[in-house]
Amino acid sequence: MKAPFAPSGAVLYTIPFSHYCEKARWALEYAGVPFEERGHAPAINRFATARFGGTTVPLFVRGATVLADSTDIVALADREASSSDRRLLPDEPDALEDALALEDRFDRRMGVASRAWAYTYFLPEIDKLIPYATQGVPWIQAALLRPMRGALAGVIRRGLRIGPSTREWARTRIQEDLDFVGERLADGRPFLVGDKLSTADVTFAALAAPALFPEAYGGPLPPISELSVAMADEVKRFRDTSAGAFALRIYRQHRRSAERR
Ligand SMILES: N[C@@H](CCC(=O)N[C@@H](CS)C(=O)NCC(=O)O)C(=O)O
Repeated sequence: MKAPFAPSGAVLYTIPFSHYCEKARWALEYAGVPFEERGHAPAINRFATARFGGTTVPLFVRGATVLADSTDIVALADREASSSDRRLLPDEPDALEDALALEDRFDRRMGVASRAWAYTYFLPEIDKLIPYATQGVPWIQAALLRPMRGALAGVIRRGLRIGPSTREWARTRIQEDLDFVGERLADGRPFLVGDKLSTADVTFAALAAPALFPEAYGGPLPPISELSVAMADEVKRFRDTSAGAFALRIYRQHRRSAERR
């Protein structure tokens, strides 16, 4: 894709609380690739991404380089990592294939399910989400969004096809991926692939975040204390699984520390 109105440096367009954006942001920060984050409010993001021929965020733009998918942004971060220990793609071909297959699985399953599950709780109480959905976005977008929050909830509900059976479906999907990761970790391995952090770990931890609420999340997320009792109970159950505990450990040990946010 060509960038018609490219900004001067590298820019990561985001919806700051989005977990796919968190995956890309984490990879770029971990690799030490310089970029400026430009956050947009949900729905309004399309005005920014359309300029570059994209739709969803994260969208990375640097000169003629336009990357419209988090997996491509992880690959760029890997190519440009400041040192080899900051690379997220394994060198060894079998390990690379394994890590990419896991990344793809979590992109298609956990990322979609955790977002849908969280929205089933947040959409009926959209007021609770607005302070977080508007953090890190231009003030004018925040000002526009507040009075339109009911319409925004409708747009998200229709866009993600959230209906009466969504929570049950999403919970099952999340649990399946937690079980899948738990089985893989059952032999005591410290990472999903090989002996160092890879895109499989980062993608799993970031895309499970809407179900786990890790403290070191790189974007705005409400603390568990602000969730409804029913939602918080479910989060605690997800956190108590071996895969949930693993994602929280990956966050604690490999994401920037909470004080730097
Ligand atoms: N496969 C994409 C998924 C990105 C995605 O679903 N982004 C959502 C935010 S979580 C988005 O942009 N939603 C707003 C929209 O579709 O306009 C990736 O990995 O980058």
